[in-house]
Amino acid sequence: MENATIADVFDEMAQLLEFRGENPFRIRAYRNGAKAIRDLDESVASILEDESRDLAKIPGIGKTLVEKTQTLLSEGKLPQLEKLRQEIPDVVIEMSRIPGLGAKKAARLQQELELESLADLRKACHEDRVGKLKGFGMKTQQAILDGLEIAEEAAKRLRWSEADGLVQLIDQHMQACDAIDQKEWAGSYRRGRETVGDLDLLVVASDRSAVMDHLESYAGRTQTIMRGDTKISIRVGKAFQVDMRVVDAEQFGAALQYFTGSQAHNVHVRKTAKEQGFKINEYGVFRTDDDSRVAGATESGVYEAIGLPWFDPEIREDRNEFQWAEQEAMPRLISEDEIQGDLHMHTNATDGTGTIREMADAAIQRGLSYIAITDHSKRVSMAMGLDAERLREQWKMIDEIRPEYEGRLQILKGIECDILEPGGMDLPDDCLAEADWVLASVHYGQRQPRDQITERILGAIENPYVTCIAHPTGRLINRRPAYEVDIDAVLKSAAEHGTLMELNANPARLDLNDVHLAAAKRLGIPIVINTDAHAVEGLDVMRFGIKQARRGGLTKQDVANTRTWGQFQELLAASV
Ligand code: DGT
Ligand code: CA
Ligand code: CA
Ligand code: ZN
Repeated sequence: MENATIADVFDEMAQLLEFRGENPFRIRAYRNGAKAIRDLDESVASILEDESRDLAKIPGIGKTLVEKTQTLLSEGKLPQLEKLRQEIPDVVIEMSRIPGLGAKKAARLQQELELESLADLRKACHEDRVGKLKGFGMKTQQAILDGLEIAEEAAKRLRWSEADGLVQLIDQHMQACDAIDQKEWAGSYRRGRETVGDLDLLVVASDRSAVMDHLESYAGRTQTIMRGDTKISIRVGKAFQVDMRVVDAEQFGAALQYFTGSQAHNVHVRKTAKEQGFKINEYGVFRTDDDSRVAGATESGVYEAIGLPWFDPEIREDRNEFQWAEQEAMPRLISEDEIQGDLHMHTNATDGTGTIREMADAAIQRGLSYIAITDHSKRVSMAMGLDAERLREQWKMIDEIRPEYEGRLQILKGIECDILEPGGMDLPDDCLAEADWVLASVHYGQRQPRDQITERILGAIENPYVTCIAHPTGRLINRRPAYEVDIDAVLKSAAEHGTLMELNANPARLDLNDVHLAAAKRLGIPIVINTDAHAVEGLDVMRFGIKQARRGGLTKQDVANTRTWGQFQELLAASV
């Protein structure tokens, strides 16, 4: 069982216990356990199997949770959770999140109208069955309908790239406001999380109400949710929220630190401050004995005052960052300008729109010195995937084009070869052997059982001609979960066979994820950050991959395509 699955079970336990109004300590224990397990970069199952290890020693996981984990692993489910699920149907939980409907009302509605889904609730409202119920009324019914729409939209966190698009627009709008002295985006956006729940903007301004007025005049604003002296929340589009706080210059660093989070990171920071005799909050750092202020204007000053280094926002998740600080081993995280190659892109030979030359020219414009052309193989019939014959034709063309790019760009003869449903590669070995670069990926049979998918990928890793596994878990953020795969086994085998792993920079993929990247790094597996461009503009998504790589703690050394072409060739020679 995956760590993420175990963590989900504990989170659900916490949620259901909370719903029933159970002991907060018990609820928190489950939440903390879920976070600890989700953040763990090795498999809980293998720690439990290892007699020299003690899972209970891992912070956040106590004896009780170890027992629950054992039950979960041996039985595949948790009896307590099954019982809670029966008592509280999913739909009641979903309904209780609708603005204006609490747990009690939701439970009553569900029972009296025998609702099984939110769609049932909507239907009941449209048929006036809710309004006619005692204690509800037509007004409440309308409020529930409105709330339903908002709840559905709000349930969608924006992908980071979508949030980033919004940030650019709001930044552009705010630039015209003269009252702003300092401005910074905080929250999960600044940390580069895969999805963003809401945006948190901090400003220092010479005129508070002027800057709030200015935000309210943003064309995309649909509603002002609340406006106070120092904080304003607006709605943008149907349900996305933007919070802005206006703070004093002497508090800016403290507010930035506080509102960047994560909450878990901040809990640790507060504890450290306390141990040093300080109190820290969004207004500054203060001595505990006489309340005098020692820092607050700058974020680095805030950390420095309590004996901590500044942390890149991407690693502020209370995973490894405090240990790195203590050991003075803070990684210098990778940056986009260190990328020298891009080893996954499609052309108009399959489902891309650009020609080889167009992709090559665009790569040069973006400062790259090597690329691989990796069109689909024939199994991807929808994209007119290449068979061996067409692939060899494409390679002939690359041979012809190469001299034009001599000294400017290396063009590798590559392929994104499908791993077939029954296992095995979509193209014969003699063909793959002629390639400079072979990506292997799973596009079909994603619903197969875990063992089967794992075996298919292990087979590809063991194939001597496969250089790299592309988008190894297949997830699409906000659309489709990862297929079931034993990622521990995959990474272990990749390390043994010298097969590289891709971090696909497509903002909907970001695959591998941050936790997997950290695991790959620990195993010494070189990561390749690729755009998977299907058009010239597709090459611009590299920066999303860089954000994700930083969240995984990767440095230049961990990422293979930061190497010069010469060094990269050495790596390829060594990995075959
Ligand atoms: P999101 O918006 O769900 O994607 O995630 P964040 O991390 O942006 O969370 P948000 O917007 O609720 O708050 C921004 C940061 O402010 C959060 O990372 C930590 C801090 N913060 C907010 N509320 C609390 C709180 O109640 N306690 C603590 N310790 N920190 C908080
Ligand atoms: Ca936020
Ligand atoms: Ca917020
Ligand atoms: Zn591709």
